[in-house]
Amino acid sequence: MLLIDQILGWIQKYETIIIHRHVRPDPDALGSQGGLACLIRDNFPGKKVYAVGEDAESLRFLLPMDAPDDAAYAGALVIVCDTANRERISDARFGKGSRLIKIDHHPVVDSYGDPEWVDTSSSSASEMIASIYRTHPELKMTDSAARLLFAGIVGDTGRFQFSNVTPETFLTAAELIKHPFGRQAFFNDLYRRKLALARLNGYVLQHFTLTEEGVGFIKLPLDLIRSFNLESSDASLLVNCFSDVENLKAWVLFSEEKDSIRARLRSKGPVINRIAEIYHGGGHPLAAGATVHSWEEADRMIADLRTLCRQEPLQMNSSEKDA
Ligand SMILES: [Mn+2]
Repeated sequence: MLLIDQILGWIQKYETIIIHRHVRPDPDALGSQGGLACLIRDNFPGKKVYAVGEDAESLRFLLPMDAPDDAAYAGALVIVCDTANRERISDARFGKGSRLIKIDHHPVVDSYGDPEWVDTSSSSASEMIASIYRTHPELKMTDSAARLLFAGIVGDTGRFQFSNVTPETFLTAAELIKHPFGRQAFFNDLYRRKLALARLNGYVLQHFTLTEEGVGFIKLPLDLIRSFNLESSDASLLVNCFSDVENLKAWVLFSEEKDSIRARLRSKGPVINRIAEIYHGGGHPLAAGATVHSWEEADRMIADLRTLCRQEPLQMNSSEKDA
């Protein structure tokens, strides 16, 4: 039997279904979680459905969280969306139900569900939830469900620009926007940011350095971040704000915390996670993080990046790539 049908079978069997997702939720975490909650509520009336996890202030407009008590987990079906490993599941009670199902599009880090539906070819967990509707036309999709699933796809594809977008992604999006969920208001909500962050963005654009090797960097001391009424974690949201500057190959944003300096590294080609590993960090080849303990150590990391980028040819532009 297809995994989707198996999962629908389990949903039919349980009276209470509790849906989790990863900590520090992004639009796909909430979109897949909320989209699945809608699917169950709208098509299996009478079941108790809860979407749980910590509140994320800036995304509260997408999906308010439910707060079931521990007793709700007794005999419940728990489904976790968009989360590769147990450590990243928001709300530690996920193991308290009588069955745990995983629905995810990340490579498997940790097998914790039975069954597990993992599709790494899908742009997003939200696209996977949408495919339940697409393969089961008898399921009714409400405008709220469409809005949540669209949010998740938009978020994880960077507005349809990343390489994870497939023809299926666009077909799914085409179906979703047939629903009048208020797309303009939704985009305004999703990309709204605090004035203070826009001001700090301006500061970063004015003050970042671009070296002749194609290394970009900006150092943000804590007192400077605080002078904008922001915290170090806010500053990290700006890591990509100068990523579109020509001749840039790899870059790093340093934001000082109370006892250390957080380094967020990004790249258009040179592999930077090996440099992150030297500085107590790690990550993906083109997106990594590390921690340094002084500005001198930050300068050493910049020197390492310059050495790395000196050997790397400039990124081809897209017309050369297409040729
Ligand atoms: Mn995702």
